[in-house]
Amino acid sequence: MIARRGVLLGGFAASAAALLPGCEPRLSGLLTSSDTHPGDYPTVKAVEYMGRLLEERTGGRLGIKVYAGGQLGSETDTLEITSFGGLDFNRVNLAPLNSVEPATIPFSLPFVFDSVDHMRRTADGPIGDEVLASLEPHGLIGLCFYDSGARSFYNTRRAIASPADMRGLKLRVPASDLYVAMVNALGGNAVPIPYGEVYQALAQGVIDGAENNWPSFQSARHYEVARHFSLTEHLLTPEVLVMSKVGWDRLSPADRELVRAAAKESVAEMRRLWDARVEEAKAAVTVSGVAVNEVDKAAFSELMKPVWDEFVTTPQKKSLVERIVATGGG
Ligand code: GTR
Repeated sequence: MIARRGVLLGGFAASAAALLPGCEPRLSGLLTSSDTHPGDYPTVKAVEYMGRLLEERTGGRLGIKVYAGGQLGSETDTLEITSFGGLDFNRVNLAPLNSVEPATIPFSLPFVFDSVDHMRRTADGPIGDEVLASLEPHGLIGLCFYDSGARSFYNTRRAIASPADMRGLKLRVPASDLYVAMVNALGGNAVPIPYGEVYQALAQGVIDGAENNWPSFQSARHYEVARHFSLTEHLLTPEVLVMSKVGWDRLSPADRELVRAAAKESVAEMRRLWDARVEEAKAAVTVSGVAVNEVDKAAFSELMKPVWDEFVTTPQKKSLVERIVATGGG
């Protein structure tokens, strides 16, 4: 049994480390990780799998305890805690990083990937490595990308078949200006609220709908209230697993290699669990009577051009987008 380290909610660990560079003891024991999803979700299982690899490979000196179900707060909040060293790992969507690091924008552009294969190829290769490395100046070490399937719109009111059907709908988005611009350009009214508050907002009619993948739609029980799921599949953005740089700096070079390798190996396990989970979620939601409809994807994609122009502004972002698009079509 590995000793459990407490979760330090605040920046005190970081300040102590800053005052005493090199004086912090090596990181050991049960390292902490956060996830907004419940304990049986593929992202949580994948990080636990990574923890088991670390336990085996260090004779129990290192392991990971995942705080699931958003119990430590929203992704925006836990990312800040992670960057200060109050949490060792965090598995998040790229959306809350969009305002932190511009290099996360290209992966988050609507319709930038033409298939899950395209996303996997890009995330697993040099472009993915470049995006992971871009997080370091923000106190985060990018370790690997996980799948997130395709995000589609769902709502309590009507089927969305073309952008005209979105007019006037209040649609929840994660905390990202890019998502806000996307929904507004499609004719909806974007409402950024944390993931953990979406179910209640839907149930109380504060919002009409949201957008997400099949497993989230099911596991967060949004489908119980939002009975129209429209297959816009506008985003195939991967999710990311990060480590706190404060914690990373306290690992020996050999342990850093172990952490990187275990994270990379957890990707295949995540995808195995993910593919099965997508099918299960789709089946459960459909059996419950949710109306699922196809959409005119080209009409949605067409309206995204100004959004790309607004957000792809620097040479670095332009270059990333060009390279992502060039790896597509296969
Ligand atoms: C899910 C994603 C979460 C969270 C959520 C959201 O698909 O796995 O990390 O970002 O979407 O919409 O906030």
